Amino acid sequence: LIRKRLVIGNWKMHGARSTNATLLTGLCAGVSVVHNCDMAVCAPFPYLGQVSACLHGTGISWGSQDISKHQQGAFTGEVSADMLNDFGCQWALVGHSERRSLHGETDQLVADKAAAALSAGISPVVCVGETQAEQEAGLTHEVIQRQLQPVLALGAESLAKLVIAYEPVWAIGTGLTATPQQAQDVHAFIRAQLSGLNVPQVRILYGGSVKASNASSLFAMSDIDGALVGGASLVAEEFLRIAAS
Ligand code: G2H
Repeated sequence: LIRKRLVIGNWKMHGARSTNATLLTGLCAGVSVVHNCDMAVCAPFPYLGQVSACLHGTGISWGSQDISKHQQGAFTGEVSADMLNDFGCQWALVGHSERRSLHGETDQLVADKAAAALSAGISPVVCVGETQAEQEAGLTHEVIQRQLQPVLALGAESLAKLVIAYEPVWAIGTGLTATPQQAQDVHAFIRAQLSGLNVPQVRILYGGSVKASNASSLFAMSDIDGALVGGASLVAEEFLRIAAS
């Protein structure tokens, strides 16, 4: 297999030191059931230290949910790639639909953030996906192509180190999941966008209401290399069952 499976938990803005401790202890205790699958957790910034300490030596890696496009300077509230790298951060989500829609992140900004992450040795997880209105209007491919365009412009060497997550916005936190075939069709389309660049190792994750009960059928698809999991990553047994699928 050229692409090892990858399952990433996106805690979003959830957690507290006490509940995190329970969740992380559960992950550490159960990780031995997971084989041939990389696992990671993306937690809110204040908890990354806790996550890093608890997961040390378990093989589960961790990342941030956002990253600044700037290296350093007068950017109040932002966190740079070098700062994250300083703590051993391996992943950074960029362009999650909640950041695109609630914080006005543009396709170019998302690509700039991916470039900033790469410059510090952090692998960006670039999220793309269409809204319900776009899907109904038959614009899925067009939207994905537009979102990917500045990311593809980073070039093959950069692309080789990043991960793409396809998250149809209409399936996020709604309980609606794309059918495995619907997801596979878009993943194949994304794979085709990469085809001229000779980066067969790029993993394309599916996200949007992934749970233990639907993970296996999604992972059975040839271009689905894992999942970006929100709600279901907040319960250790559920998240482990997804990774074990
Ligand atoms: C999509 C996903 C994780 P959920 O946002 O990024 O969340 O699994 O809760 O739909």
